[in-house]
Order: sequence, then C-alpha cells, then structure tokens
Amino acid sequence: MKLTMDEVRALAAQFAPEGKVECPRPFGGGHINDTYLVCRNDGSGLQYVLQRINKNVFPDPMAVMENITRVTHHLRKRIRARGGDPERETLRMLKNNQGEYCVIDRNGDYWRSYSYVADSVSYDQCDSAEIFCESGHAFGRFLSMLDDFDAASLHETIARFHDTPKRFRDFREAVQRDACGRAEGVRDLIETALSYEQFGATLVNALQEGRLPLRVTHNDTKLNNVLIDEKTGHAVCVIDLDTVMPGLCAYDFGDAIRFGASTAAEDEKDLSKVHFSMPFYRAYAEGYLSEVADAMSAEEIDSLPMGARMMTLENGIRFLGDYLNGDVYFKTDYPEHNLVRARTQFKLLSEMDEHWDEMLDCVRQLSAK
Ligand code: ADP
Ligand code: GN1
Ligand code: MG
Repeated sequence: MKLTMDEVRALAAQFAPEGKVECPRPFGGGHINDTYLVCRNDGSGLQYVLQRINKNVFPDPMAVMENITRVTHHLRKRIRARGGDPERETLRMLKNNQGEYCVIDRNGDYWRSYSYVADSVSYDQCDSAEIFCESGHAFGRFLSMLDDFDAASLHETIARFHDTPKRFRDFREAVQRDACGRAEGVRDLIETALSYEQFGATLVNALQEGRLPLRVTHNDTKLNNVLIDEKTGHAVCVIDLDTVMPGLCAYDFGDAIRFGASTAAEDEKDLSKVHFSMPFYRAYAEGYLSEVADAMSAEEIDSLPMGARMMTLENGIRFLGDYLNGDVYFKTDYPEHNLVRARTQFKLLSEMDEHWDEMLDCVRQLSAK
C-alpha cells in the first residue's frame, strides 16, 4: 500500500543528522523511480533528494547501490584531479543514522538519499542546440572519466538491458499474450516494429564478434538525466546512475539522440510535430566527440549513428510492449501514454532512416584525425 506523506517524511528524516526535515515534495520527470526533494529543518537550509528505488525494475537494489557508490567514488577522484568540484559534478550518496545507504519501508521497498545539486535544471524536452551540445560533453566526460574503471566488476543491474534481440523476444511475447486485448487496435505499429527485427541484431552481433569494445557506459542518457547549471548553461552533473554497467558507446550516444534530437517531447500526441533534427544531432555529436573521439576506432565511430536508430527502435518496442502488457513498467499518466510514446519513436526512426548517410558523414567528419 502506498506510503502516506508522513511516512515518507519519517524515511527522509533518517538521512538528516538531527532527524528534522520539511515535508518532502515530489519532483522530477523520471519514468522509473519516485523522487522527492527534501529540505532540512535545522536552520541549515540544506536540500537533498530522497528516492524510492523501483524494485519491479531493479530486483537487487543493494547491487544498484554498490555500483553507484563505487562509480561516484571513482568519479570524485577524477573530477578532483581535473580541478573540478566533486560536490557539484557528481552525486554523493548519503548514509542514514545507522550508517547505511538504504532504508526499507513497510512494503519492502528500498529508499536512498543523495545530494541535491542546487541552482541546476533538467529538461524533459530539448529546445536549445547549445544545451544539447553541453549534455554531449557531459556524457563524453562521463565515459572518459570511467575509462580506467574495471567494467567487469560492476553488477548487471538490469539483465541484458540493451540486448535488442532479447527485447524483440519480449515484445513478441507481449503481442502473443495480448494481456489487455489492445493488440488488434495497433496492428499497423506492431507490423512496423517487427519489420525491424533483423536490423535489431546489428549491434549485439558486432559486440559478439569483437568488433566493438565493452566500456563502462551510463545506458540511460536522456537529456533529463543531466543537470544544467541555471546561471552558466553548462552541464554540471550526470545523474540517474542506476544503469551504469558495461555497454557500448553506441547505446549512450544513441539514447541521447533519440530523446534530444527530436523536435517534440517523447510523448507528443501530434505526430506532425515530431521530427528528427539533424542540427541537434550535429550539436550533440560535436559535444560528445570532442571528449571521446580520440579513444575510438573507426568502427566504433560508425556505430554511434547506428546506436541512435537502435535505441529509438528499442524504446519503440519497449513502450509498445508495455502498452500491450497493461502499462506495468513505465510510469504513465493516461491509458494510451505508452502507445503515444511508441508512435513518436517509430516516427523518429523512419526519419533517421532517411537521414542515415548524413548522420554517418557527420560523425566521420567530426572525428577525422
Ligand atoms: P528516474 O529513474 O525516475 O528517471 P532520476 O534519478 O532520473 O529518476 O530522477 C528523476 C528526476 O529528478 C531527474 O530527471 C531530475 O529532474 C531530478 N533530479 C534527480 N536527482 C537530482 C539532483 N541530485 N539534483 C537535482 N535534480 C535531480
Ligand atoms: C526510463 O529512468 P528514466 O526515466 O531516466 C528507462 C530508460 C528509457 C526511458 C524512456 C531503467 O528512463 O531505459 O529509455 O525511460 N529507464 C529504465 O524515456 O528502464
Ligand atoms: Mg531519469
């Protein structure tokens, strides 16, 4: 049963030394966790984030926390070494009064708390090429600061997260089960999705054949997972570290593009407003590649635009699959929300297909040595 606000406040108080907090306020536009902003009521005015980890999505919350504490520890060292401010440029997980990183509520859900980055904003839709370019720098720096972190030592917090062929098998199952009788109404979209099944194996095959390297990647690089400094407009901090795992650069580059290089929100109902933006694509690629191109092979560079198509396809089948399953994974505000999201993804994908040559030329030019 859902917790009352008093119960949420009591959980938050466990992360405040004096045990005094103002009433937590829901905030942020994520699809997975429940996020609250908490203010200490001890005269310090300090704010921090309280978050319920979605255990339907993350079956082993302690493994998630172990990854995050290790990765942020490493990032802090690298940020300090380059003269940055670790308190602003990465998250700091807080311990509760018993010295633990998580508290468990009466439903068995895990809650954690971490530093709030003041004077920053995150965007649920991209309307500035400069800001998008900044987020490219941020995710590029994130990758390069983790280049000496042992990828194999990380827990796989969601098994086969970007294994697109596996996502297709799950999608086929959802279509077959048709748990809510919704499949008939969306036959057109199901057929479109299935027509991409063969393409869906491209990156996984390249990885298996050793043509692309595994790196420590973020795996969920949408624009609202980067905090932008309100005053300077520069990216400050990469957040939402739950899916930091071994992965391909193509996943990180690709997911950022599918979300940010769209002229409309991920859940825009009017498809005539949804277009793939080449200028935004270029802006992100400039930011990202200026940080990481030197460390990449030609094949890895070419995999980046492929990642954009792959992540758009993957999210398309995930949203549509969740719609067919009865909206059990992503948070939704109304019954067709996942369907609306799926339609924007397939619209974007078809426009990316049309721009394929330009997308490829762009990353090749930007990384030419
Ligand atoms: P989800 O997995 O649900 O996406 P996030 O960790 O991304 O959860 O948090 C949801 C939103 O809350 C973010 O998109 C951002 O807007 C806001 N947010 C999260 N952490 C912070 C923070 N430390 N400082 C400022 N805003 C934050
Ligand atoms: C979820 O957690 P959030 O809202 O940043 C999802 C991503 C999807 C994205 C689609 C753990 O991201 O994989 O691409 O929604 N995160 C998880 O908007 O499944
Ligand atoms: Mg998020």
